[in-house]
Amino acid sequence: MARQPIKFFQVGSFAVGNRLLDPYERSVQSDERRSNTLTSGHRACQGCGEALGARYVLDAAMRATGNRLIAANATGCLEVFSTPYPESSWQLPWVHSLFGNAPAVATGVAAALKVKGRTDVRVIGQGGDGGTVDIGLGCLSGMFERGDDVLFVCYDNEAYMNTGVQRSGATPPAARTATTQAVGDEPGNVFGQGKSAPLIAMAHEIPYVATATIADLRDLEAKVERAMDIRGPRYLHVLVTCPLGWGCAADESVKIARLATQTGLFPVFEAEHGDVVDVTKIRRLVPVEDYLQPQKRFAHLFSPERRDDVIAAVQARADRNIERFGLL
Ligand SMILES: Cc1ncc(C[n+]2csc(CCOP(=O)(O)OP(=O)(O)O)c2C)c(N)n1
Ligand code: SF4
Ligand SMILES: [Mg+2]
Repeated sequence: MARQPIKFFQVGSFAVGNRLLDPYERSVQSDERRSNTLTSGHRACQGCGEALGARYVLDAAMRATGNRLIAANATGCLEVFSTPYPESSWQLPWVHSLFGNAPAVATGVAAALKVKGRTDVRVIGQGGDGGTVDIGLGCLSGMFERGDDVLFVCYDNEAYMNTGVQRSGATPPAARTATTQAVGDEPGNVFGQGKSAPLIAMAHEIPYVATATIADLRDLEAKVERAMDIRGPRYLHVLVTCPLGWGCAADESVKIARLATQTGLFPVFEAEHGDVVDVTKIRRLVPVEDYLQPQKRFAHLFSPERRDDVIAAVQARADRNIERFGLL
């Protein structure tokens, strides 16, 4: 189902009056027949954005495919917390790949289905930002340029969380991780060019690329539904909070993800064949400071002395996104 305009019935909040919508317009999660693809009992930390995001993505994909779905999952938190041998939280055919080859494994599954003439069964590959943006990028690029019929989903929590919060190519500038300590004149991660996997995916001119966050779950579901309507390589990049790695409160996970979008630091958009076709406008612009302050990974920007110069540099990155993607 394409994304439809939804009215916000409560001024000042993002709550959507689900009961006031026609049943076919309601969210997958409000459907009592949802598949609970990532079911309860797994071992994710409290408030884990990756668990929340994956549940919404997979349930939406299951509904879109009539439950004919196979997932290939890279090594990382999502795999580790969901499958401590001999248990599993997955209620769909699910295969664990290596850290870096989930796109290639997904490709192989899609190729086998094609040989068998099973065009009804669809394939999702998924992994964290380390598995996608760094070690798996070569496999992902190959999947894109060959035109394989796979939706690949990156759950971006901006570091290698499963192994103890090491920096990845998606870690934001100034963030403290285990390998970018808050020491010296330029504490935390460097201000480089960064690595935008969505823009890299768009450079392959694949049919569909989208970004989303756990702050707007209906938007996330709609983008999965849209992606499953399309054949060929598709890429979905979901910003997911990690209370443990980011040093934020578990019950603020969704709020922090929303601040990432409302500052402009994480642009939410859709692209087709290399061109941006839709952006989610910022409803209430907030300064980056409001996003940085509640997270311990940025604590060194506020204490023992305020680093206005670094905060201004982060603000400049947000402003660049706002201008580049037309977020206002
Ligand atoms: C080749 C290889 N190198 C390193 C590892 C160790 N390792 C497993 S998961 C992981 C980090 C995963 O980070 P990410 O993909 O961002 O997922 P997250 O845990 O953050 O969700 C690492 C370094 C491995 N399994 N294989
Ligand atoms: S470390 Fe982060 S990504 Fe991993 S389970 Fe905990 S909250 Fe989720
Ligand atoms: Mg990660």
